This record gives sequence, structure tokens and C-alpha cells, in this order.
Amino acid sequence: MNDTAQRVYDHFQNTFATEPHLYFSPGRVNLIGEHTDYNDGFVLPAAIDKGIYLAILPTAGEPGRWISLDFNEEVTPDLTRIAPLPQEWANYVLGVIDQFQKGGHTIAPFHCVIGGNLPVGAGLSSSAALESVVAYALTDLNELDYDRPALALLAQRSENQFIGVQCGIMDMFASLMGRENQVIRLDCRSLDYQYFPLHTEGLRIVLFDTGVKHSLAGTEYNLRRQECEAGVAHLQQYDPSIKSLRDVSLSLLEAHRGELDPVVYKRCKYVVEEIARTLAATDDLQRGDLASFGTRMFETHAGLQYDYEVSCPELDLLVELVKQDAAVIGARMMGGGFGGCTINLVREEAVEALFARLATVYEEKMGRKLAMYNVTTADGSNLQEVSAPSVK
Ligand code: GAF
Repeated sequence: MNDTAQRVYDHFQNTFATEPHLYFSPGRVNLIGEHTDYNDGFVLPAAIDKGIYLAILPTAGEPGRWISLDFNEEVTPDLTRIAPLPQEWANYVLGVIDQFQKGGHTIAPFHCVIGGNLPVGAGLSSSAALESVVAYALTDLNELDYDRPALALLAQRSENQFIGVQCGIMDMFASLMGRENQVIRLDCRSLDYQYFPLHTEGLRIVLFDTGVKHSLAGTEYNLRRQECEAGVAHLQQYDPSIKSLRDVSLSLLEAHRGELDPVVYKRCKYVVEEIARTLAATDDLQRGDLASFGTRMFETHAGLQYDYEVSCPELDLLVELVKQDAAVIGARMMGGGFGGCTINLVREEAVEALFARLATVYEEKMGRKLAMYNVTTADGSNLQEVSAPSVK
């Protein structure tokens, strides 16, 4: 077990004087296909080796105590009357239980300890990892009949309904379905998926963390979704078979540009282009054409910066600084936006020097420290093998 897993396990043991089950769900990166999931488009994520650990055991009937190591908080929720709590992290757990209850299942009280090694707010999907680990563990412990894609849908509904973020399916799907050394090409409409090996010999996937998360992220995210829906609602009069931006061609959009609010037009243009770009980028990967793949990453960033307007000065600076660097094949902001990380494809031998250069300029211009994470892909949600109990 790694340090985090051990810490979570030991804390449970020390608090409850008994041995829990230990589950893990990973965070994710997304190579390309941003803000396409809730438009029924395609995404290309992979699960990573960092995420959330959950030590859990049903109680003998008494109310369950839930402990978050990262937030240093404890709650004892009443599962017979589920209502949001002031402790935000606990709502991600409650939202999942709420969905199981809506599906007709009774979830008995449990004790749990939660802890992670995923930087919170870095855009690596710590909330989806938490929802996924709870959904997976409760399914396993209660022998419920949900497969992994069904759990991803359940976790997405819990975030939409209980947390109020109208997110798509990508993050939960990647967390539950990830595979070591593979990226997932997911059709977010049908949930058809394929695994692709990542042939990036000589290259590394590197994340540069801005260390910021601007507060408008949640509201702007939901607004983007509404703007996309407004575009779809207008274009449906010309083609009633249109259900989402996935069904809109660039030529149809251009033909009706003048009728659309200019902001709605820009949002739709980005999404329509990004869906096509993601498919083309997947072909690049399969052909091993990483140069073309990298160029598309830069194009995605420009679209997110100027048309979708979900970037921020910190992310833009980090992408700008690597554009002319021959060691960087491609780079862009990743995830919902307004902070978090950029994802970069970098020649292995140049990673350290690149980080040193960026960190200096970033601190000079933004007055903040830059963090770097090297990404290792990993398997999705699982029950952890627990080494001999470490008695303290
Ligand atoms: C966030 C959301 F949770 C995802 O569903 C996705 O829309 C992403 O932003 C943008 O691609 O991570």
C-alpha cells in the first residue's frame, strides 16, 4: 500500500478498532475533447495513479461516522432523511446514497474514512473520484446489480442533482473504467468506448498546475451548458433530428450565424469544431502521428480561450510559454477551466529544464509557485489488497 492508502486504512483501524475494506478510485486526465461530453460528443481521457481512498465498514446498526482526513472533519449523517450538509465533501457521499435510494436500494449506515493524494481543485476530478469510489464500494458491499458504466451514470446524476453542477459523464466514466497504459475513446451519447494504447515513447504527459481555481468555475460551467442548449434549440427548427451539438455541422451553424446571439454562436462553433477535432486526434494517435496530435491540442486551447472563454490568464501564460519550445509537442488547458492544470506532451529528456524555466517565469508574472505532475495511467475503481494490519 502507498502512504495515502496506509494512512486511510490505519486511521480507520485506530478509530474503530476493526479492519475495514479499502477501495480506491482514480482521478483522470483528458488528452483532448473538452466540454464535449455534455454535448453528446467524444472525449479521450485516462485514469491516473492518484485518487481517493475509502476505508469503509457497515456499522452494527448505530449511525455511521464519516471522517475526511484531507478536510479534518467528521459528520454523522442520518441516511433516513438525506439533506445537504455544510461539509461539502460529505455531500458527494450523500448524493450517491441518495441516488441508490432513488433506485429503490436501502443503504445501511457505515463508518468510513476518506483521504486522497489528488490535488483538490487542480482539475483532476477529485469530486468524481470520490463519487465513484463511494458508488463502487457500496455496490460491492451490498451486492447491487450495477455495472461500471451504470455506476458512472449514477455518479453523474448525483453530481447534477445533489451538488448542482450540470457536468457530463467523462470524469466518472474515466474513474470507473480506466485501464493502465490505455486511453479511453468514449462516445458520450451511446457510451460506446474503446481503449487505445498510448504510444508516446520518448514523450511524457506532464501537468503544470496553476495553483488557482477561480470562483466562477461552477456558475460559468452551467452557463456554458445553457448556451449550447440555446444554440441547439434555435437550430432544431431547420433540422428537427438535431438533439445536441453533436448533430450540428459547421456549415449549418455558419448558415444561421446571423440569427444566433454572437456569444451562443462562439460557444457552438467551439464545440462543433472540438468534436470533429477529437475524432481526428484519435486517428492521429492510432497512426502514431503525435506531431499532428500536438497541433490539435494547441488548437483546442485557442478555442477554449477565445470562443468558449473558460480559460484564465494563468493557463494562457503556461500554454503561451511552451508554444515555441521544440520539446513540447502539444499543450492546452485541461478540464472545466478557470484554473487547474495544463496538459503537455513533452520530450522526456527536456521535462526538468522546461519545468525550471516555466516555474521562474510563472512566479515572476503571477506571483505563485508552479507545481508539476508526471502522469502515470492506471486502472479504474477497485478493492485494494490490504497488507497485514499495521497495529499501532
Ligand atoms: C469537468 C466536467 F466535470 C466534465 O464533465 C467535462 O465537461 C469537463 O469539465 C470539460 O471537458 O471536468
